[in-house]
Amino acid sequence: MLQDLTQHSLIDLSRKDDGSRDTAAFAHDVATGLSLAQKKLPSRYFYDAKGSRLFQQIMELPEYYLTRAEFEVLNTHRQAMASHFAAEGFFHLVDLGAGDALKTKLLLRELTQRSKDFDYIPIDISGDAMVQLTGSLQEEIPGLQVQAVVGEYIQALEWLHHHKTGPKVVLFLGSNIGNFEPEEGIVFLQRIRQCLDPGDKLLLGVDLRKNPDTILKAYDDAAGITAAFNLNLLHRINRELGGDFKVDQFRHFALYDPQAGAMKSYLVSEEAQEVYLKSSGERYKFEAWEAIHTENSHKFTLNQVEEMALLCGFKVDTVYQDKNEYFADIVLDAS
Ligand code: AVJ
Repeated sequence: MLQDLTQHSLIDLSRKDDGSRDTAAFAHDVATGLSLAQKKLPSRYFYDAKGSRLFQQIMELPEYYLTRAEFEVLNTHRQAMASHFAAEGFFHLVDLGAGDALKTKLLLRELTQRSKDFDYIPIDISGDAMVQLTGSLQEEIPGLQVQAVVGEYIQALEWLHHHKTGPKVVLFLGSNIGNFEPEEGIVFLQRIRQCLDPGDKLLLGVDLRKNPDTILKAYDDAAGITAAFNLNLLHRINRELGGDFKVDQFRHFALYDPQAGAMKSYLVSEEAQEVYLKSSGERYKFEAWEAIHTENSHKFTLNQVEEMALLCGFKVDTVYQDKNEYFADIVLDAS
């Protein structure tokens, strides 16, 4: 048991020194977003404990092809990937937005079976997810060195830059890159690149362009789980910021723009109403059918990814895909 303690540790960058959660940024972002002529809320606030559970359910939906497609990519190509990553000596395997790490575990098992010398650094904004993950890894892959980090991506990258030297392989899976606007995505990949040395690698998971019907259904499922996931953001605001959103007067609405490759999600107010926020002391007016934009999930072409990589100091090494070519996991070399 003592030995396990040294193999698994968790640091929480999302808590302040006194142990309290930093809700100031959340309060600020919500107040700003609701004051805009075109209201918006950042999608990164979906993932409280309830939101993380709902996202787990989304990943099991028949319509949400992304997780199954990427699982197939990693499962089919895990041997090639493992040889690729562990060519020489010790390295840090950094997993940005690890969540339940269901897909990463395929790689972790492959690397462990080959007795590769590495430690695993899962990073996620959900503290609950990281506690659960370290627990499950302890059981499923005993002996694996795990250093979990709870925090926002940028926060975590800065921590990484200062605390971990040596060769790195960074995983950014699940098409999480798709939540950024294209320009923001480039800035973000450049930040990752700043934490790396030439020869380090980034495995980038991207959802590819495909039949718009298939994409739209993945974000507007028949069981209404994605709707509940989107609406949970309003429940979270009520709970954490003292809001009085009447959540049942809002509905989930999703649309896909096939030219931009942009899946867009909204919460639409079904009635004219006012919402009060204790955290800002302000009231926010909604007209009937006014919408709050809550998320974009971009879909990519392989050419787009290659171009993006070059702008950020990477070059495409290998493209791995599933049989349907729905999804790609791309090995990028830091140049
Ligand atoms: C976790 C950002 C990859 O955009 O597909 C799922 C989140 N939103 N259903 C995505 C999400 C609605 C998901 N990512």
